[in-house]
Amino acid sequence: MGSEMINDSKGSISRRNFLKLSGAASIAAATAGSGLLDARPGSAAQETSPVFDSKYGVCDMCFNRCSLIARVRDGVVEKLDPNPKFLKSRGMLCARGNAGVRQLYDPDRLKYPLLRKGARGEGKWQRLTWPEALDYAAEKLTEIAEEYSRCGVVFMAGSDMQSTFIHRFAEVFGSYNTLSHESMCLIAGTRGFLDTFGEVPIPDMLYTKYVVMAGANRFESLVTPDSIDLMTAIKNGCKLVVLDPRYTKTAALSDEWYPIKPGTDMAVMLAFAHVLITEDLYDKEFVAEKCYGIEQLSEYVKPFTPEWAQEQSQIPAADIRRMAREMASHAPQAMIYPGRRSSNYENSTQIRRSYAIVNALLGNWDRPGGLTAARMVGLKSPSFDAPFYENNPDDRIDAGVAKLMFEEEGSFKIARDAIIKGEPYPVKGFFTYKTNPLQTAANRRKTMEMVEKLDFMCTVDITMSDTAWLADLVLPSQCALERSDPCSSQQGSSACACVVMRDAVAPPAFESKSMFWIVKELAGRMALGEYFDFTVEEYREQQLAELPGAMDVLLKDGVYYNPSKLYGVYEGRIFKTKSKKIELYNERYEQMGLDPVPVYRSPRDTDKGEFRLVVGRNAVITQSSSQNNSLLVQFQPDNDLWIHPQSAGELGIRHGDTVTVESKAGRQRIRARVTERTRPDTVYMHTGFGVLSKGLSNVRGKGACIAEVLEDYMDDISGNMAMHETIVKVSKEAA
Ligand SMILES: Nc1nc2c(c(=O)[nH]1)N[C@H]1C(S)=C(S)[C@@H](COP(=O)(O)OP(=O)(O)OC[C@H]3O[C@@H](n4cnc5c(=O)[nH]c(N)nc54)[C@H](O)[C@@H]3O)O[C@H]1N2
Ligand SMILES: Nc1nc2c(c(=O)[nH]1)N[C@H]1C(S)=C(S)[C@@H](COP(=O)(O)OP(=O)(O)OC[C@H]3O[C@@H](n4cnc5c(=O)[nH]c(N)nc54)[C@H](O)[C@@H]3O)O[C@H]1N2
Ligand code: SF4
Ligand SMILES: [Mo]
Repeated sequence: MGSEMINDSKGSISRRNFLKLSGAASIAAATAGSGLLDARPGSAAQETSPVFDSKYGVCDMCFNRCSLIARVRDGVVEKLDPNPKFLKSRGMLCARGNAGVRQLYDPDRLKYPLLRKGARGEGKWQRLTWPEALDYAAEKLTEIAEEYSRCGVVFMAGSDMQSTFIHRFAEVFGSYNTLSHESMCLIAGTRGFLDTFGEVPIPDMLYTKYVVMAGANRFESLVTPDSIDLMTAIKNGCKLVVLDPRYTKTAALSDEWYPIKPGTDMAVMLAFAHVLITEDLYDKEFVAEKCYGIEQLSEYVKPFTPEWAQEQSQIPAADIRRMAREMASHAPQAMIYPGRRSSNYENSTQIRRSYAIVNALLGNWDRPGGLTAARMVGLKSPSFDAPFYENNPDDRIDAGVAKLMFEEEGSFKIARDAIIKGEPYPVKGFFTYKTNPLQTAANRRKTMEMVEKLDFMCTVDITMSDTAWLADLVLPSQCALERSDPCSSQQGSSACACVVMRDAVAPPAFESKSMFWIVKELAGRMALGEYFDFTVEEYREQQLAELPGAMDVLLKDGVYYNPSKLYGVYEGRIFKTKSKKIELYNERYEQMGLDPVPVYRSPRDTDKGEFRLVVGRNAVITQSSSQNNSLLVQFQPDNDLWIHPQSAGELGIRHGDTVTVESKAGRQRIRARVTERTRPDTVYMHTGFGVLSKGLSNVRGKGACIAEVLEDYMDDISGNMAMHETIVKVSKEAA
């Protein structure tokens, strides 16, 4: 099954002819080695057809999954355009999305399976055929299962529409140890909001009138539709206040920016709550009806005056008081933006809970311009009965450390510590798909130490990422434009919840395969084939079983909507919490020995020459995965260290000097960028540089690796890595 072609003004050729042409292109690629590159338009060897086809796809340059239209000529994708019917992105494809076409024709693409020869990281590889590679992987996994138990293999998958298949494989193979990237991303925020509202809200940015954005960078870290809707809301008069130790592009477009002292957001939130309650500005009717614990909260926040919060955060008390009043006057069309990445501090769950509590006081839940409930599209998760294995340990490798870890996501930080220690039981296998923890997990040396403990590490990637570079077996994956994926549902506030589906718009490069094909083949080799006895098309049919006609719409429009009410859905409904209300005071936490209200702890102060190192991104890079893209590299060829002129002056550092950044975790050399865009006590560098891999031609030898310097603290409640707890020393390198 393929997505239907869309007619466009330049005309289109029939599907049959297209298939013929794409078949021809893949034969050329197979026979000419890197012939795929030669098949690109403009190549002298080929006469190009005057017409192109348009095919729906889904962007994969980040997790937003924007629907797109690929313009394909003679089997070659020339350009990607946004799908105007995809309301969630408001008809946008960002810079990275446009550059997605280079994933397909990247000369650094992995071409065939590779087996490590020589020492780990030495870069000596032997080419294997697929049957050889799969036999080898199946043999190694079986050996580990027999010697150590099936939980002796950890499976880790990043954000992808095929990740579900690797989780299914793990279950069928018999390991409970599945990890996602989320314990390095957002699970503390998820935890904090879930444990307040009983679900994770979707901000209704388009209709809001007042936003306090703390620890988020929506105009660079793009989240659809929030980024675009916020821009529209601002044009319609919404006020944006940004709290960020850095002057981000979001700060630049805000009405007010406060370079907050890192780690003090909760103090500001408690002061907001103090003003709202002591000045009687909160939504009393809403709180009386929908919230639990206003008495306890009122008593608790009494001492947290704006003056107290000023001492902590360095935001003027008068501004904190004024912001609280302004929010109240715009409520319910006012919000503390919930944020996304929350892998920040050791008390990040409680920090995000304090955001949630202020939102509850504003009474913005379930109302226009506030926080709305997630809407169900009606996609089903196909179920199956996994086999039962005796002789497995009682629990996951990372169990019992963080009190409220999400089992489906796990905690990379806790799992890594456990593998290094060999306790509570040995883990000897590590299987990764579309994730690059050697760059995205704090404390790279520890990750390398973990890898040293393994008997077998297999990585499925599209390029030789740092994680692939250290693996024993590297398997070449199809990129998103080459494969058919399951359907995926998306939330989009007033842009409506929707389903997207991905079909190949180009033939696979070289010998690359999909994750589905790989696990199916592996399962077949382990007498587990019955659990993968279906096609992706059949899997989708099961997903769409309760949505008759959805497939036709997906083929016609590239996106399917199942409209439902957005506001007022909680009328007469209980919240999914212990008290059945929004929990200003959380009794479940109390019973578990956790603070029932968010308790503030001052961050450690930095001495002279010491800085807090924070992470972030910009609009042209995605975590660690886009730095080598030949279109994007022009905009961000390497990284440097943002340091304030005052601090640089004290240390004798000039713009462009090479400096050493050092923490307890490690040390890197990097160029200094002397800029007022960061606080004097805070330094910053982009992620994804200073690579280990020699297989990334555009980024190799460029910049420094932040993962090498970040210390690996964690949020105690959720097990989320806490990336902003690192204190570094910066010094000028002797000439
Ligand atoms: N220092 C620092 N660390 C961070 C962050 C940060 O900003 N700074 N951000 C954190 C956050 S929010 C997140 S979500 C995580 C994300 O961390 P990761 O899950 O590691 O995500 P990426 O860095 O995007 O790496 C994705 C990998 O998948 C590969 N890939 C891309 N497309 C495909 C494909 O189609 N198939 C396969 N098999 N592989 C593919 C890429 O080459 C890359 O190696 O990182 C976290 N860690
Ligand atoms: N272009 C682009 N877009 C992306 C991504 C990408 O890599 N590139 N990644 C996607 C993913 S996976 C995610 S999770 C989201 C992440 O998007 P966001 O949740 O917006 O996270 P960050 O971009 O990391 O922004 C966090 C901001 O917090 C600031 N900060 C640091 N410490 C503190 C503090 O103590 N208090 C306050 N108030 N601020 C602090 C940092 O300087 C940084 O600007 O972006 C998504 N969108
Ligand atoms: S936000 Fe940009 S990179 Fe992310 S899915 Fe959409 S177009 Fe692709
Ligand atoms: Mo993320």
